[in-house]
Amino acid sequence: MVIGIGGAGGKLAYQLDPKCTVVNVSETEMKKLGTESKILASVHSVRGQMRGSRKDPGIGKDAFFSIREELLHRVEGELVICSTGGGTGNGITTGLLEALSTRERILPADKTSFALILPYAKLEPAEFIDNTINFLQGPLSEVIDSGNSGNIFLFSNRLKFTSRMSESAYNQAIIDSLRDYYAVPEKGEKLDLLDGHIDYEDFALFNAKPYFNHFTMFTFDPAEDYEKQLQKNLNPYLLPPENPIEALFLLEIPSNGDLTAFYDILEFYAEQNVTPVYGVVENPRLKQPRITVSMLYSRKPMELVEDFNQVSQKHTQAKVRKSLEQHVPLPKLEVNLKKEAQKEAREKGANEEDIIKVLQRLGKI
Ligand SMILES: Nc1nc2c(ncn2[C@@H]2O[C@H](COP(=O)(O)OP(=O)(O)OP(=O)(O)O)[C@@H](O)[C@H]2O)c(=O)[nH]1
Ligand SMILES: [Mg+2]
Repeated sequence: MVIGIGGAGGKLAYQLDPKCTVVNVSETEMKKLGTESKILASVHSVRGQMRGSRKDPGIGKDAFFSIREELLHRVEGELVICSTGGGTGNGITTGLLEALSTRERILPADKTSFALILPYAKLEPAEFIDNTINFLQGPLSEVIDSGNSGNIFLFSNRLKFTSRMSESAYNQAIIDSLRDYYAVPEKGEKLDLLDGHIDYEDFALFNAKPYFNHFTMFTFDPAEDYEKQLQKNLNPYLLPPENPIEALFLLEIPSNGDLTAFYDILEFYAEQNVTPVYGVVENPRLKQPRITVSMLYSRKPMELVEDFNQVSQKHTQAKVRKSLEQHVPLPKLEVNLKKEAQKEAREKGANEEDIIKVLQRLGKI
């Protein structure tokens, strides 16, 4: 089940699944959606209840406490969608992430995934940008740190503005791409399996990892270099990925097609020390092979802000400078550093343990 928080979150969740739950401080905004399951969060000021959080995440966060237990229960094992620009989606989700961050270890089956809609820095109001930066640096970093979130999908409104798409067409494109991704285990189970295996459990386990998820689907030419094709076909609605920590792919092959190209894909990831979860299936409806691939990666809050803020503006630059000064590395990245150090040591024939000890002494890991 999907939970949509705030204006954008509600609309997208409803488009993805009409049986979703929507959460808002504004009854008027929720009434526009046909969903039956609605959670109204209360705001202290009567005007807030009528007009939403007016881009103030403080109001949204306050309202979170009126629905805390219900929401925490509802999001277990589910996908939450919200924008990070406004006050309601950002504020309520901030409260939620902070609550998740302080919990005891959450079991994989109960982890919540988050699809976040980031504003386009060049053309959206400064408040949306500031709210987003605070969100990425604060509650989002903390929850990743705690290991208590599932995958995080970083959608961006960039293409909506640069391609001048209507909001509904853009939302549809986001939803279609999410559907392609979530169809992976169903295809893995329903289509004839040729190699590997991805079932619902494997997929759920992958989605329960506290990393950013970049997924994409494209027609794959086995005669061409996989990496080139991947770079050309990254998901334009998501922020581009970093080097993957984990990967998953489903290769669909037309009837009697050559399936051996998956060895090239495995090798590509093996070079990056990643062993993907994968499946190769036969899809008689296809004329050419098609791949759905997902890569999990980790980002420092600072880099995230930069990714999202590819367009520099004065106020954002000032914020970025401030964030640099306050930058705290995430433990998840430290784990990578350890892996990197071990790899380096192995390649150079040095003693892994010694290098790790030195790094520990230096406070790097
Ligand atoms: N892609 C997409 N972005 C949207 C949509 N509606 C709003 N946004 C974006 O979401 C951000 C604003 O957040 P909203 O979700 O409208 O705000 P909210 O969470 O309801 O909070 P308040 O309205 O301030 O109470 C901006 O970056 C908008 O461009 C939508 O339907 N689709
Ligand atoms: Mg709103």
